[in-house]
Amino acid sequence: MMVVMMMMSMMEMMVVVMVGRAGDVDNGGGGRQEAEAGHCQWRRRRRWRNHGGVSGTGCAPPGVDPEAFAWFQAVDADGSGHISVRELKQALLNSNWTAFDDDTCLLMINTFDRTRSGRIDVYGFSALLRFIQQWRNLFQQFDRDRSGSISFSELQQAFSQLGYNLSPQFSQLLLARYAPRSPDPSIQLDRFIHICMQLQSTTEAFREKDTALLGNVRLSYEDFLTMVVTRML
Ligand SMILES: [Ca+2]
Repeated sequence: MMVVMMMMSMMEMMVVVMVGRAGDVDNGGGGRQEAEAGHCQWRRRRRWRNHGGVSGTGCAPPGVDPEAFAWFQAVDADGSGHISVRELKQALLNSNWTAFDDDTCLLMINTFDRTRSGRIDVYGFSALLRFIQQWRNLFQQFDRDRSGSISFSELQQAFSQLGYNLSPQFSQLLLARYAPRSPDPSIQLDRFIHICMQLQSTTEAFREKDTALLGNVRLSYEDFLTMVVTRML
């Protein structure tokens, strides 16, 4: 299973997500939390039924795919009409069943948050779904051995195919920064999306300065800081 929300039907997905969350609870003192998770699962199922599931089209706003709308309602745990970073994090799992990391969720919310409110509406969410799907497809392409994660050699190939000319040392640096410590470190989908988004953003910033396309720029200290700060999503 990659991103849970993408791999199966909406109904199955929500159940698996909730089971996954409950399974994360420490058995030592987790009775209450498990009960809450069970309640949450039931609550979401009820809401799902109320809206007629994926096939229900009555409530989807114009321009929003009914499936994306049904998904939106399932992920919008508090029914506020918006998806928060926390709600997004609770809905996304990597292939190793770890939750998406906070930074990636925040980065994605900020990217699709048109009102700068720290949350996204159904239109932003619909766009975010397509965005994640595209990255997931790429991730699966680059994960050549189907291990569910991107190794050093796979990352090098991924960068090359994405048009980046980066040294092995740079890939090693990213693995050291983003992969869990291991003799053979590799990157899950959440970190892969994070790396690619930041790389894209900082590369654009660099190219704005590198007008002659020399691969080198001269920057003042404050220009450098401005470049970094404005690109930190
Ligand atoms: Ca792999």
